[in-house]
Amino acid sequence: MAFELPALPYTTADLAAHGMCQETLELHHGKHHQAYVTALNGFVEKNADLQGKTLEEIVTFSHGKADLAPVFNNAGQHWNHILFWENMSPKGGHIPGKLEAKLIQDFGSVAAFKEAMKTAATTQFGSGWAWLVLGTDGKLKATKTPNGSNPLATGEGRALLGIDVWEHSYYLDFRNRRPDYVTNWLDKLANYEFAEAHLG
Ligand code: MN3
Repeated sequence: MAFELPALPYTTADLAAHGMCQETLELHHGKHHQAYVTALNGFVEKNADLQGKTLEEIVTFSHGKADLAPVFNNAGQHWNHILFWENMSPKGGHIPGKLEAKLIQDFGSVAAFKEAMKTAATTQFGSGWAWLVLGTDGKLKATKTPNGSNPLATGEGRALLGIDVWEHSYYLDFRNRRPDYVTNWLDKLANYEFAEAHLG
């Protein structure tokens, strides 16, 4: 069965008041994400090794295999964007109690958590992602990956939040100011309820 573009859990206008305009979201979801899905389906159609595998299985199977790099890039980006849409909310920015306590325990403070995420996001050279990961040691950490990679592929742990730092994610709203996009994302867009629900 072919992979499909998931519907957004809000309208494309819902995040505009939070610093992500309708045009950004329409292009990002309807064009960029759709293109990854279309490309991935094309690869699956032509490669029997990929058929019958879940998206997660394709990501881990293709990771690190040079001949499957285009498969990995598109499968990774499909997986990343499914999470990214769920990671934002028109009611974003509020950190619920259980997650807040865990952030303070593992980062020292909420401010230190946000600083760690900003550092990961702004030091990712070129395209990529910054992540809040629940590590295999049970501790929260801020990490980054280039291009279409993610914590599922690297085995760093469970991704709770992923910030897309490809320019297509912020250029219409913030131009070249990636740090401002990341600050706004953490303060006004991030769905911390989702992150808390997946702490496990
Ligand atoms: Mn993107």
